[in-house]
Amino acid sequence: MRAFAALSVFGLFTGVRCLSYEIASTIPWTPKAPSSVDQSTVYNGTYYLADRTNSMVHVVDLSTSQNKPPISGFKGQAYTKNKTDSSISGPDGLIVLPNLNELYVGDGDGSVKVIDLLTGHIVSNISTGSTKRADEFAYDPQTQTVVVTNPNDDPPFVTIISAAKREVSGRILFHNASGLEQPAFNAVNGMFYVSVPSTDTNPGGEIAEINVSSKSISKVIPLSECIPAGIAFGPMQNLFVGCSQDQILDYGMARSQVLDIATGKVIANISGIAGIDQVVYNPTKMLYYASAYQNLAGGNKSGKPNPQLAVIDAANNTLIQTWATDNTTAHSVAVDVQNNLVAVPIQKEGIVVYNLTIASSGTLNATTSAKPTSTAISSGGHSHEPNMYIAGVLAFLYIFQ
Ligand SMILES: *[C@@H]1O[C@H](CO)[C@@H](O)[C@H](O)[C@H]1NC(C)=O
Ligand SMILES: *[C@@H]1O[C@H](CO)[C@@H](O)[C@H](O)[C@H]1NC(C)=O
Ligand SMILES: *[C@@H]1O[C@H](CO)[C@@H](O)[C@H](O)[C@H]1NC(C)=O
Ligand SMILES: *[C@@H]1O[C@H](CO)[C@@H](O)[C@H](O)[C@H]1NC(C)=O
Ligand SMILES: *[C@@H]1O[C@H](CO)[C@@H](O)[C@H](O)[C@H]1NC(C)=O
Ligand SMILES: *[C@@H]1O[C@H](CO)[C@@H](O)[C@H](O)[C@H]1NC(C)=O
Ligand SMILES: *[C@@H]1O[C@H](CO)[C@@H](O)[C@H](O)[C@H]1NC(C)=O
Ligand SMILES: *[C@@H]1O[C@H](CO)[C@@H](O)[C@H](O)[C@H]1NC(C)=O
Ligand SMILES: *[C@@H]1O[C@H](CO)[C@@H](O)[C@H](O)[C@H]1NC(C)=O
Ligand SMILES: *[C@@H]1O[C@H](CO)[C@@H](O)[C@H](O)[C@H]1NC(C)=O
Ligand SMILES: CC(=O)N[C@H]1CO[C@H](CO)[C@@H](O)[C@@H]1O
Repeated sequence: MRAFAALSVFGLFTGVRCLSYEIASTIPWTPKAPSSVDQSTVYNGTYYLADRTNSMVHVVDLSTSQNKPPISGFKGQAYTKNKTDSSISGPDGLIVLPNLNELYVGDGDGSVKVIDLLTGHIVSNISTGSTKRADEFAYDPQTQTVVVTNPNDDPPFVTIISAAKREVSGRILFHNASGLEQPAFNAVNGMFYVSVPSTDTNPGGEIAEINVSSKSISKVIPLSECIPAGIAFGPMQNLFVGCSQDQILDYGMARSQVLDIATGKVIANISGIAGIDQVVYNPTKMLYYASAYQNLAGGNKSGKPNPQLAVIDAANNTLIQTWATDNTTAHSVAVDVQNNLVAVPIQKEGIVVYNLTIASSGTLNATTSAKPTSTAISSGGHSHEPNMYIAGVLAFLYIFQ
């Protein structure tokens, strides 16, 4: 275990923060509007989106809203019995390794493509040994360890890759799991966690802690009635757990959760938000973004489709804003933590970039974040009404060695 120190600073902020997302730009689809995309991410102001329909990773400069040359060389959208089969399509999940300037992308043939971001070229093709997709990633920069899920194998497994050697170093099998969703790296304790939608023992899902040294599952945190998909670490060891549409279909409710991974306890329920796939965290503003693209009105399986992007304040685990998206491509969400832009692919529109505007009589900077004391939640619609609230300051400072 690595040494760490965590320091919380509470203070008073004398301003009124007005949080509001507006559409800043829409990047039209090229060469054509996709019907199947997967994950996205932003690095150094450049947006990367896995697009199966066009067999490419889109590369967009968010400062100019201009497409840069896409990365090609992926399997593309595959079909079984004339229906899109995402288990053998790619590109799928992706992650940037900032200290290596590399992008790892899962493909539909079980391979992981390594892209040198300075040239935009695929420099390695690592086989996970599966003929089905290599999917979602997490990364530990200190040990240069990548983990990637192979969710469609029987049993599903996680592949461990040494990023220094670009070689597979092992795998961890998940017996009796229905699949695997997002893995995440916990920088506080140096462990990886995997979102497991459902197992025989925990039908509502679990978060599995894995030990990449012993190549085993070291701890299981059962979830109640969630069937999770995307997860993301926020402040301290808080983990946002996005529950899927199966929660609504199987349990007749919609609520996602925030866990304290140190204790395994649920510290907050985010009511009304399910049908989530990708989740991301913005440490600059202490906000989670959840792509609730398969949300259904009223958490009712007969409810109308209510696809939303949900913004949750990580300072007090409160839903602060939602806006309407779609139930096709909007399961992907990425945040530019330097410029506070959020990008969501909308099939009928393009890659829609939302801008966080803050009207404030005080000052906010990168180490501060408002703690709301009142809120107005806009439910759906394209209104993007501002949520006004008096702000306090909650700053978390982590020192890693
Ligand atoms: C986002 O909003 C800020 C503040 O209103 C503005 O300065 C900035 O130019 C906007 N960015 C984009 C990409 O529209
Ligand atoms: C597959 O789908 C296409 C387009 O929807 C249709 O034209 C074709 O007949 C279908 N083929 C089969 C075997 O169902
Ligand atoms: C990203 O930014 C860092 C810091 O400025 C720089 O060292 C790195 O080369 C950049 N990488 C890419 C792919 O732009
Ligand atoms: C990448 O590896 C896969 C095996 O995982 C193989 O099927 C595929 O042909 C390779 N692609 C390239 C471009 O080498
Ligand atoms: C992980 O496994 C290694 C090797 O078996 C062991 O030394 C270490 O204590 C384990 N870590 C945790 C947190 O269980
Ligand atoms: C979350 O909701 C569950 C019921 O679904 C309840 O048992 C639990 O106490 C709630 N936890 C918190 C922290 O509100
Ligand atoms: C769910 O929706 C259906 C159809 O609108 C309605 O009949 C039913 O009462 C709803 N169930 C609940 C628990 O609200
Ligand atoms: C997606 O939303 C559209 C528009 O509301 C609806 O017609 C369609 O049935 C939905 N598809 C799924 C798979 O829920
Ligand atoms: C941001 O806040 C920190 C902590 O209060 C302070 O040290 C720093 O100078 C501030 N930076 C700016 C640009 O205001
Ligand atoms: C979080 O902030 C909201 C909005 O200001 C407020 O209504 C709520 O009481 C706060 N909740 C907690 C647990 O601090
Ligand atoms: C209930 C059930 O299916 N249990 C299985 C879990 O996985 C182990 C290992 O593959 C099987 O032996 C069990 O039968």
